[in-house]
Amino acid sequence: MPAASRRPILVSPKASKRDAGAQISAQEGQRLWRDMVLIRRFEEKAGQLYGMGMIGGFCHLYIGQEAVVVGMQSVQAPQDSVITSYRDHGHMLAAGMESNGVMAELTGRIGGYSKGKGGSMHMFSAEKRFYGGHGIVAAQVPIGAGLAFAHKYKKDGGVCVSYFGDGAANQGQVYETFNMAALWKLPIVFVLENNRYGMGTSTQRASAGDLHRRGDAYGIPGHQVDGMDVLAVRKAAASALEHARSGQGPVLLEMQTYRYRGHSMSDPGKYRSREEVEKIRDEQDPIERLRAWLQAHHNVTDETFKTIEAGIKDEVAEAAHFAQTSPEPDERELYTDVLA
Ligand SMILES: Cc1ncc(C[n+]2csc(CCOP(=O)(O)OP(=O)(O)O)c2C)c(N)n1
Repeated sequence: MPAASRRPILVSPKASKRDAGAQISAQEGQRLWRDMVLIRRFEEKAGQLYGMGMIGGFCHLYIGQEAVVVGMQSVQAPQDSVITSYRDHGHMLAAGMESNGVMAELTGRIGGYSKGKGGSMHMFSAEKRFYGGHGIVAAQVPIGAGLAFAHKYKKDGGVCVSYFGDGAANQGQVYETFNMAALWKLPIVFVLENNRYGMGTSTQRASAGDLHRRGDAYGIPGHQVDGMDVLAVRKAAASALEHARSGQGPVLLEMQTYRYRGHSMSDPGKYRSREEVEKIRDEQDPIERLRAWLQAHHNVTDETFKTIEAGIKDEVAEAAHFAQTSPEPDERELYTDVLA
């Protein structure tokens, strides 16, 4: 399909006004805003620590995509499970994992979720039902179906939310999973985070057809969602979760979103212009859009936003401090929790 005939990648704020009208209370709206700002500030700090040489290996930031995970998580049930790729710090925080433990894992310290031995892509919390953090592109899609199978088998009423990127969407294992998930009516919501680039390759050049229709052949309903609008995400999430939870099988949600930073910290981003990034940040930023909505619909004051920001600043500063002062793991830790 010629690129020009495609639908626009990002839905304009005007076009999504209808979804943004989804009513929520001022309190709930402030919580969503807080959760998005926490992810943004946490990731900015992680980027700084990486620049200072405190974090080794890779570091994939989620900045710009916050509305997707915050909107999804805001309507999930406690028994639901989550699984995602390497771009995972936002998913952990949204799932309720502690900033201190996530940051300390990034710096390789004993206070981290994997005692500093795993880093960014090897952190789990069975308690919060967060199952990683996978470095192999699309691996989390079949594993997510396994989690969904377990929900069904145990009849615990849970749904698995499995996130993957537009690049991952072109892998064969995704479609083997779609087939089984649809056949067995597994309780799973596939969340395709279309952030417009798979490393340095634009989705337009790498993916044929509309991504939200990739489940059509399996009878999996697919919807395109303005992933820069947390209220639109929340609304789509609620109905997708309800569909999956009620035994009707999987749903595919294509979230149209955007990452502001490079693929990882080592990406100079030469495949796109600075103007493109600035335009989307100026016109579509999920944090600013929700701020404007809360001001317009609930008269939330600047003072309130400032107070929320101050609390987050303290939390992130504390996490950074903890991540730098928590000791490195003892050498004996090399032999604990090793499964292979
Ligand atoms: C099986 C496999 N192939 C290739 C890679 C290298 N790789 C890491 S991330 C990535 C791009 C994935 O892009 P996308 O799924 O759109 O996710 P995003 O980074 O945009 O969140 C590639 C090719 C890998 N980690 N695993």
